Amino acid sequence: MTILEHPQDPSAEVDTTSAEPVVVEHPPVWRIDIAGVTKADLAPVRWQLWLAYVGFALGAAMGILQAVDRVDIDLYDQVGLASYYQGLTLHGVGLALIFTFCFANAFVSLLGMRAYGRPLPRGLSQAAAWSAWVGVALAGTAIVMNKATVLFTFYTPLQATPVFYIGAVLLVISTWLVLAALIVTHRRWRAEHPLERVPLLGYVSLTTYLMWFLASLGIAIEVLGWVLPFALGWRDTVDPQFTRILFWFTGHPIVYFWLLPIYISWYLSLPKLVGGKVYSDGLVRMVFLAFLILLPVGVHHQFTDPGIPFTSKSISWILTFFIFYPSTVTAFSVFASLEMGGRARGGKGLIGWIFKLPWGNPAVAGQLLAGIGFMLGGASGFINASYVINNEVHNTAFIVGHFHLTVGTGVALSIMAISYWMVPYLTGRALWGRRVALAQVWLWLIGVLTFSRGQMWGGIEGMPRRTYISAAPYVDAQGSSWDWSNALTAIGGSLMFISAVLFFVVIIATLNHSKAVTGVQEIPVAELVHGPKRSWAIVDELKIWAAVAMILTVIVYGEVIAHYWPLNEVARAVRPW
Ligand code: HAS
Ligand code: CU
Repeated sequence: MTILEHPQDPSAEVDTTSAEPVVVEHPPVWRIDIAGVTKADLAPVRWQLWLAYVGFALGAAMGILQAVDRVDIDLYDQVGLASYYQGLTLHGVGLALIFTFCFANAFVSLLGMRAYGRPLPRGLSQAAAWSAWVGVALAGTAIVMNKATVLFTFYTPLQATPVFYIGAVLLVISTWLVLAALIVTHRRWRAEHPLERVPLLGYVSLTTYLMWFLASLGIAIEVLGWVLPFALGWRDTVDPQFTRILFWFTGHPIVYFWLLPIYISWYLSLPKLVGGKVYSDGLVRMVFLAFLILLPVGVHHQFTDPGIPFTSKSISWILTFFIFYPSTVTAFSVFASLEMGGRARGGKGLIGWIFKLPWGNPAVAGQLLAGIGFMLGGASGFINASYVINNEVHNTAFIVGHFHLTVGTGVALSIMAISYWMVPYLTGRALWGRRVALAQVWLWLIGVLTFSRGQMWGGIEGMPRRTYISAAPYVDAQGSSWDWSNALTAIGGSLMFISAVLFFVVIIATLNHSKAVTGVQEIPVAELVHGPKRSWAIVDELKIWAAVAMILTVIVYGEVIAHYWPLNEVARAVRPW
């Protein structure tokens, strides 16, 4: 008699009635590695992820229109858009707000469950998913109806229908609900483990969302105090510069809300995928804490704006250089983890280990390539942040090059790569088309490098951003540098679009045509070389650090607003498109 072992399925039954016992095999069962988490607990995570993909699809579809417009292929009318700017609003909102926010909600919720070894409160997670979906439906409809052509920055006095802002508010509320779910889960865990250090994965998840919550207060005050009443007709005029100050208070740290979920992956998950370890628990905590504390640097988006004195700009400029520090540390630390993995796999020499990394795994290759793109994006951040050089690049296409390397690669390409393990994990379907996925991630990097080269070149030659370049009357006078810039932008953007299509092919085929996965699915989380004992317990006191962040904010922005006051509410609504 052989009893078949079925480790994945402990419910396999042994038939004891017949003389010769027969093992009745059940089909292998897909399970996940977090005790007590059911399919119903994963549903809100999945819905957030699907919504992220909706944002990505919308954004990518508009991206290709913008790219080919650079070589005078104008398709806006054919697809029914009222203007270039309607497409640009869909592009920005779809990618910068929907794709990133909903991915963060999905990914960090999942990591929160893994960190604390239990489900998040289901009601809060469901409310977050509903809030995001309803918000996106409202804001998306407003843009599609051409009632909200205000770009993702919605600068006043540009005005959209109130429905757009209400949709955006709901999307932000969904992120607050995820924070509430994390805090409740954290408290429950804390009650059971009063003396332990906060699990590292829980710590980074909480700091990411706490940082974002404090950051989002600026946009909340802007929208509820000024922008929405203005759209509702309760205010006739606004002060555009003041709403910009509030917007950029949020608008800078928003980029770290996009980035930090990816840093969590690079620090704690990618090393596991390559067979390395996380170098230091304390260092990871310190990095996330720095992002929490150094909130108030948004004025570096307003170096050329009037009404903000040089002192305020200088303070922001110096603090911006402080905030390079956690990212630079991250680069070294993640490299160390990768090197451990590469050497453990037999890699030798100064760079030989890089080639030994598991480049054949698209979840790895995608994140490595995203990191390479991000190094260039981060370096261009130094240029933007330098007060004097900013004059050269502000409001030019150079900035577009910068953020396609940061959010468009470091973040977006990592999201795609993470999806290659996360979708199988969440759905029980094996990844379809590993080679297609590999081609996809490489194509994205090649595309974005070409695109950003084009945009940065154009920017240095004075090409404005947020501009319908092919229709600009001055374009012919600019000579061949603009032609080259536009050609590279069009080629790079087209490659990115093909890559995005391949991504959706892989995901849709994974959901519909792939095999079921078997056994326990694990979230890749790496081990530590140096555990939490070496770091100070006070770094876990997030209330103190949130208070420090708020005090710094009051000092820095108090100084800005004290100079700016009183408001000049003189601008009436503008709806040009
Ligand atoms: Fe920025 C404008 C300064 C980072 C996004 N930024 C923007 C805008 C966006 C954006 C969207 O000071 C335009 C907004 C608008 O519409 O007007 N940015 C910075 C600085 C940083 C920075 C100092 N930005 C980001 C990130 C973004 C982002 C991150 C999105 C996610 N940015 C500015 C300034 C402006 C600006 C000005 C205003 C410009 C103007 O005039 O309008 C820093 O945080 C960057 C630090 C990053 C690094 C890189 C570290 C490298 C790492 C890679 C590790 C490698 C790995 C791979 C893992 C120092 C961590 C290894 C691979 C192997 C094969 C081994
Ligand atoms: Cu910024």
